[in-house]
Amino acid sequence: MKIFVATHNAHKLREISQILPGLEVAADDPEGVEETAPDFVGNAFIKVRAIAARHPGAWCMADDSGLEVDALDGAPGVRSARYAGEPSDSARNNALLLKNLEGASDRSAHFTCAIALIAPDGTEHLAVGRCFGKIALSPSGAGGFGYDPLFLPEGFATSFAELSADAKNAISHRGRALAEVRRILGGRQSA
Ligand code: ITT
Repeated sequence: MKIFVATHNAHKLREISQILPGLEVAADDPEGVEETAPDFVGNAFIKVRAIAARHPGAWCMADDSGLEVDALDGAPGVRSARYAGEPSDSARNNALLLKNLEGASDRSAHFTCAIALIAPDGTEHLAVGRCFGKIALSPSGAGGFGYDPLFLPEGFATSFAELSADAKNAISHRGRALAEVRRILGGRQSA
């Protein structure tokens, strides 16, 4: 089965393909679409609706995700990709996050991944996954993307960027949301 993913982020696309190996995953960049919703769910639906008309009769999905840090009142949140400004730059985002957390005793944080789906019959579906942990004092590891070098998932002394792709996907916000997507697709493949 083929599914179109509204993204320009190659890292996300690779993780989605790894987590849903039985699917043919094709990217369709929702270029120019403004992510104006105040939350991940709203932005995921903005992105998937932007591409669905181009793929009649096919499944479409969008992933809107980000990191929320308790001591920063939930920032970077929906601004995760562009926390340090445009254009999106992970090294600058991570440096700004560390600066804004200087001296903070509470470094707890979580990732959220909202996946909006549109089925071939036009019905809309939602899957949300979270992963809790804390922000390290300095970056480590070369895997993953985005804030992975700074995120220590609960129960691990290593960052997401130090885990193998399989180990990250087994516990990540995206892995959890896509487990629900698998259930939705499994029940509706004939739609
Ligand atoms: P698309 O909208 O084109 O899919 P994007 O990167 O702009 O790509 P988002 O608006 O959803 O996507 O922003 C997600 C940002 O949150 C992403 O750029 C990272 O900075 C961060 N992020 C999300 N998931 C992550 C993960 O698994 N590991 C590290 N950082 C992540």
